[in-house]
Amino acid sequence: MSMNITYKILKKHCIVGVLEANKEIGIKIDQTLTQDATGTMAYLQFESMGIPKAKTELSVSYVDHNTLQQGFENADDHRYLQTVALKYGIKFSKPGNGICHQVHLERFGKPGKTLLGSDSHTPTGGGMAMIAIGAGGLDVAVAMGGGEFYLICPEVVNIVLKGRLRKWVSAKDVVLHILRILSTKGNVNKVLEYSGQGVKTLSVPERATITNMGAETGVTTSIFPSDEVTKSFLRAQNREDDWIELNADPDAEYSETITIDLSEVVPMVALPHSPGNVVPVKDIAGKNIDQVEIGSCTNSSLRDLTIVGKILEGKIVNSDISLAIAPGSRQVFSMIAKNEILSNLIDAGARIMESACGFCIGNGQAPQTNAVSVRTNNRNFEGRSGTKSAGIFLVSPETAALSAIAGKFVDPLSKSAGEFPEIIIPDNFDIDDRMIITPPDDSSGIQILRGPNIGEPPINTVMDDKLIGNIAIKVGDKITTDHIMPAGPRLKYRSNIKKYSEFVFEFLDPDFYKYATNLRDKNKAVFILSGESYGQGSSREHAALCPMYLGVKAIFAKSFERIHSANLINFGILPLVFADNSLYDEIDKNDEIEILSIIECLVNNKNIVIFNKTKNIKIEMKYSLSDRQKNILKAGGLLNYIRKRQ
Ligand code: MIC
Ligand code: SF4
Repeated sequence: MSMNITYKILKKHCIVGVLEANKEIGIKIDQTLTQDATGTMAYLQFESMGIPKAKTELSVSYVDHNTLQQGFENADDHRYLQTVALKYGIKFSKPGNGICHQVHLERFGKPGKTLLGSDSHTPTGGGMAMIAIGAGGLDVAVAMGGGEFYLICPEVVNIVLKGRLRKWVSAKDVVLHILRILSTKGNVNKVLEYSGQGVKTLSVPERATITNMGAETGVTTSIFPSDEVTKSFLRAQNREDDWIELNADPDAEYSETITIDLSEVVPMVALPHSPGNVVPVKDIAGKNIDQVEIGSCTNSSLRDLTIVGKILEGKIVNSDISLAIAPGSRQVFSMIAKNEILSNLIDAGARIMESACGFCIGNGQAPQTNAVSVRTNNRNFEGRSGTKSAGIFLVSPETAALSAIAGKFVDPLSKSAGEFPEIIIPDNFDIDDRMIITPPDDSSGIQILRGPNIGEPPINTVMDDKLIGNIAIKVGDKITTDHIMPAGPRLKYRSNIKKYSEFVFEFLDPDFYKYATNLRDKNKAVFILSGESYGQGSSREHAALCPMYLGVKAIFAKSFERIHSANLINFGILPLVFADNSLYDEIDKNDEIEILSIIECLVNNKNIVIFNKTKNIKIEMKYSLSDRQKNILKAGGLLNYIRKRQ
């Protein structure tokens, strides 16, 4: 039977279930990655499983999110992460070595393999023909222990690329163009698979920009073929042996086809506050700007920084602009330091940042009040930058660099952009893996170091058959995990759930914490009410774990995002969806809600009826749960479920 690339890889890895779109399957995971902000919990959970060594082909622990080290907490976390990794046979990429997705692509990604990462931008690996999926830390911990990863067998959308990009238009514009078509909702359980002649014109880092930001559409992952371009990237990384060819069969089937003529793509910008708010840059050309930030896992490759360095050569950043640049990896940083690119950037007045997530996660570089901040990363959610009143505009490195010089938005296709600087990417990259620590064969002498900020992950209780409680917050559509569990300065509490929980919904409702703990202390359930697409964005399981800690038992929403919904189930919180969305209007904050016979409904696959006692109305809620997920919920979460089975 002829197959697409996605199903070829899934078929090789499917251990539970059959490959039929929209059915649950369990797949073997070859590689895992974690980053520090989600990693501490993932390793604490892994430790609690009592498995002596990671069972994957390769697992890597990166430190890239939380590198500011204001206070002892981050440094303690880094120490814990290093010692726990080496104890359990996991490679450790030190802080300063770069952003997990960029480094993984350079040094470890392999076509045809599966990669599970505790970060939603893990699909970056799809640029190298991997099935690379973002998940909560607990799912990654289970995969490290040799357990399968469960997902809904996806529908595969074929994105056919024709032609070639014009000068000044780059991969970021392609993915923004796709976001304009697909938007940020309604794409769950799909894979975007690229094909067509245009694929050959894109390098692996350019493909990775596209698969990286594909995450913003909400799909499970995105994937490119593995071809001669992939081979030459691996050769440049001195890893040609890792190459295999991987293409879809000529008459492979897809659920849908979208054709994009690359030569017609124009420079694009995502306006505040959603990556799906995309318009051509031309529409806002001339608008004044205050800040430009270049970097992140979307746009920090050697290609991206080289083009920026060439555009800035001999120029100076506009006097009213702050320009900061963060290389994606130590390899990129070192290579631009050895040619004229880094000095071009410095001479142009750029502020050079560490190879880390930095500004992208709101770790520094918060813009001024009401700022217009132009950035090359992938998310522009309100407040994520650290300044609630600022608007973040997502663009390509080309648009960012030209705009930094001008002090206003410049459309790279306009005359003012000038001559396009041709760039040459070397055939061989500088290889130096000494910042990646390899675990010893005998780790018996390694002591795991834990600072005082590192607490045990809390565990839920078994599911109650009856719940009575109140609506603690009513929110609208597209609530992101940044709304639920802010990062930035709060990141240092990622390994301290008790403390981090104080900040749940901090910016939407500063009283949420008090309201929820008050209910919890009276043994009442805490409920959350939401519109469409609840839990967009990151994989941070803290957006489920901390609400669970505060007594949240169920969320009533019009729809949920994939990773967040899986995280809710993993921590024993019921994700319930309105059978009739208009009834969302019949519930308000403070309403008292009673739910009866939950277990019976789950067992018999019946809708769950919630009774709004305040409004005296019964509302039917649906759910889409496999038997495995129902059992996890009944057990009070995945850790309880695993322990029960052991
Ligand atoms: C993000 O880009 O939102 C993050 C920070 O990388 C998150 C992970 C986290 O919250 O730790 C993600 O994308 O999953
Ligand atoms: Fe880091 Fe930003 Fe990428 Fe998340 S999106 S991994 S915070 S660079």
